[in-house]
Amino acid sequence: MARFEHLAVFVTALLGLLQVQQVAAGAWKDSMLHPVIIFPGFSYSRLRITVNATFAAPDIPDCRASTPTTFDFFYGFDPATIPFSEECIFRMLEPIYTNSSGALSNRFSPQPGVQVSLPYHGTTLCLGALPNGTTEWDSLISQFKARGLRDGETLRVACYDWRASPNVDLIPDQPLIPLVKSMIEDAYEKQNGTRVFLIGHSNGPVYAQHFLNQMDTAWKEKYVQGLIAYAGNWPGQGYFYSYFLAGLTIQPEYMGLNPATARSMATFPSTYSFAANPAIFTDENDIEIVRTSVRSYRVSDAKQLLIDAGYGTKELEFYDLFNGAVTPNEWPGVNVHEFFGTNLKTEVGTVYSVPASIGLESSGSLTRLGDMNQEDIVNDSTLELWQKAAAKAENCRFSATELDRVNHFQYLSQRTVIGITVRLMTVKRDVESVCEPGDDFNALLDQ
Ligand SMILES: *[C@@H]1O[C@H](CO)[C@@H](O)[C@H](O)[C@H]1NC(C)=O
Ligand SMILES: *[C@@H]1O[C@H](CO)[C@@H](O)[C@H](O)[C@H]1NC(C)=O
Ligand SMILES: *[C@@H]1O[C@H](CO)[C@@H](O)[C@H](O)[C@H]1NC(C)=O
Ligand SMILES: *[C@@H]1O[C@H](CO)[C@@H](O)[C@H](O)[C@H]1NC(C)=O
Ligand SMILES: CC(=O)N[C@H]1CO[C@H](CO)[C@@H](O)[C@@H]1O
Repeated sequence: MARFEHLAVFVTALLGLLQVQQVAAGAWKDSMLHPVIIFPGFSYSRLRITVNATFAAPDIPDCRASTPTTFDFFYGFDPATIPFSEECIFRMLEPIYTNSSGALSNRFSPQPGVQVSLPYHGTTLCLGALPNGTTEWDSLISQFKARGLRDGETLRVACYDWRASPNVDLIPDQPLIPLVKSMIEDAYEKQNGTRVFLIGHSNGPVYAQHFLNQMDTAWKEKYVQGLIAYAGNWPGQGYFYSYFLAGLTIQPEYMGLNPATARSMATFPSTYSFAANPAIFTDENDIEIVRTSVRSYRVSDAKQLLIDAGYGTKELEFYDLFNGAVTPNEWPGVNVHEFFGTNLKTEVGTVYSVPASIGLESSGSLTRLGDMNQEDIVNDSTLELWQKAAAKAENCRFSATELDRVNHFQYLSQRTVIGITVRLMTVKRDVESVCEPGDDFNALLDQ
């Protein structure tokens, strides 16, 4: 704990020094950045949906396309530009699960008449933009570009299917691991053999870490410099359980609830992956996540909550397959830095005036302190998980920066965050190996 207090104080002192400079063309080599692969947060990647007359949801008004229709869906989408309701779009996105013993990814197929893909993959265009054209990555991206990184070459975005858990692919043509691997190798070559940073927000770094754990040590030593996580969501969040009852809306105003989408949310592996993991939320952290007119549910009651709401064997099987599927137990073999926000009121659960069921309006919320999206247990256990994993590593380091009262959705435009990120990502020419002690993230920050 003392270590983090130290860091927080240190970071404040650093603020004055970290003038993020615009570097003139020609001079950029002196402060050359490592190439970067960005892993956005949940629902910030564009999903391109093409739907035709073969698809129909008779129970939802106007949820069919008489002619093939194509549109992009993501957090902040403009409802006025899409001729379907959000409930209908979520229905189109429901993957169909076949219970078999085959490879996880082969057990899923799309709705008949629906094709889903990741457009503009590997470039900043694959990020969904708000109706005013902005994305939460804009400030960081403009710093990267000012320092010579090139969109689609040395500055890449690993957009991913946010319905999927990191360990499953729902779009067979665009599998996560091979796409990320070839992007990293390409960015490395384009920067004349400079190792690549993986950076990600919220759920994003969990996909990045899962990727790293699939690669062998020699490959990582050659190609990867480090992993930077902004509010990495390894432990899962209490609030994700509310999506099974009260659904989710990703319209621009607020990431809130939409009861009409609850059943669809329960078909997405990611809903299970990023719901609080009972193996981590134990003892006094076994928090209340749902309170109904008849009982209260804690994280350890998650399966009973699904049963009481009316879900069946498929959802219980998904819970076993996907909840807690990716944790930092396996050290990825590169330096890791985590930023986390604290001390803001954060929703961890919901209250209902009726017994649990699917598609409920919530009548209140349960809160703790956190970054407004992830509760304190997420930041504390993320640090604990990584410190334990790092203790087993020979050279690589884990370090972290606390951001007092910084909201989950504003990390990426914070001057402190941008300054430290650019500092960490600046090429140090005298460092040979990825995890030499001299390359320790804390040492870098202390300079
Ligand atoms: C509708 O989409 C399905 C699946 O994407 C495809 O197999 C079928 O040929 C399409 N039908 C028409 C009429 O376009
Ligand atoms: C764009 O819209 C978002 C959300 O409404 C808002 O927070 C942001 O300040 C806007 N940015 C600009 C440049 O207008
Ligand atoms: C990479 O090497 C080529 C050929 O030597 C050179 O023209 C180019 O400027 C170098 N690029 C960087 C980013 O160092
Ligand atoms: C899937 O199959 C397994 C093994 O045959 C079984 O235990 C499980 O209950 C089945 N799940 C569903 C959703 O039918
Ligand atoms: C180590 C650390 O900074 N933990 C913080 C996690 O978040 C809570 C609430 O936001 C803080 O009270 C903890 O200090």
